[in-house]
Amino acid sequence: LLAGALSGGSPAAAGFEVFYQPIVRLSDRATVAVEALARWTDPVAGPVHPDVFVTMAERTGLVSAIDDFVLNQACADAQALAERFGRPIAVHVNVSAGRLGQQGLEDAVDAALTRHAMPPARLVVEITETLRIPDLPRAAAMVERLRARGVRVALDDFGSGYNALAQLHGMPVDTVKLDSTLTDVDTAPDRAGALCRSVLAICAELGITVVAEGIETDERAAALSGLGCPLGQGYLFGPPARLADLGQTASQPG
Ligand code: G
Ligand code: G
Ligand code: NA
Ligand code: MN
Repeated sequence: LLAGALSGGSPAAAGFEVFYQPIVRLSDRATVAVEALARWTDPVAGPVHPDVFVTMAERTGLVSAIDDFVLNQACADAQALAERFGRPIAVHVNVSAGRLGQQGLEDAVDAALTRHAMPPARLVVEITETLRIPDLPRAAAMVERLRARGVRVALDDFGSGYNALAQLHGMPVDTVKLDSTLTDVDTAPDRAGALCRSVLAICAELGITVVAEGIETDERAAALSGLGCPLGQGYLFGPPARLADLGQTASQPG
């Protein structure tokens, strides 16, 4: 089903869409970026959960078709997003880690930026690690080439996967996205608090900014902000939504 949807040509015609979720500054909840997230409604089976179709697509080698669709749509929407939030904001896209060793990623990024006249600094590539990064030095070289263009790079789901510290050691990323399983600093202040403080200290020393994921309550947002975490993402600030529905409930600065 998925293969048919993606090999046939237009992912949009096959029921793929892009949703956006705000990434906010915790100090004042201003939206500074959005993460673009793929959504798929199978014409027959109905909505399919992203974890399901992303995993299926990774197994069958089709995930780059999804990633490229989202990348292109996100660049196409960048201007409308800026208007929506009243300022230029960065757009995060997910790229499966397995793709980092492949030239195709750079070509796809260059093509999307050029096609939509998007400033490279507005794009953040999130390395999503559902599969182990097969060749870290090779991935690191790709990260360096993306950054040489001015594109920023983030490590997604940091702390929940393989070799988190080795990735941080090997890859010169701009941003770490702290996995939602580690951000419960309000309800587990001793353990999660110690972990978050330590990750924030490491990242500060490396000049890396941090986004805390999965923030659903004011208590958690306040606790993370109190620890010095600069940025956050989660249902508290807004769920992933269509462009047209964005910013209706999320708090706006001023
Ligand atoms: O945000 P949500 O729960 O819908 O996403 C589930 C998972 O699917 C997340 O881990 C997210 O990173 C991944 N995902 C969503 N969109 C994309 C995409 O365009 N490409 C890749 N590779 N993963 C994505
Ligand atoms: O792995 P990545 O960070 O790319 O995935 C983002 C996923 O997390 C999306 O599927 C999104 O729907 C989900 N998500 C975003 N905010 C929250 C939240 O506050 N709570 C939970 N449980 N999931 C969230
Ligand atoms: Na992810
Ligand atoms: Mn992500």
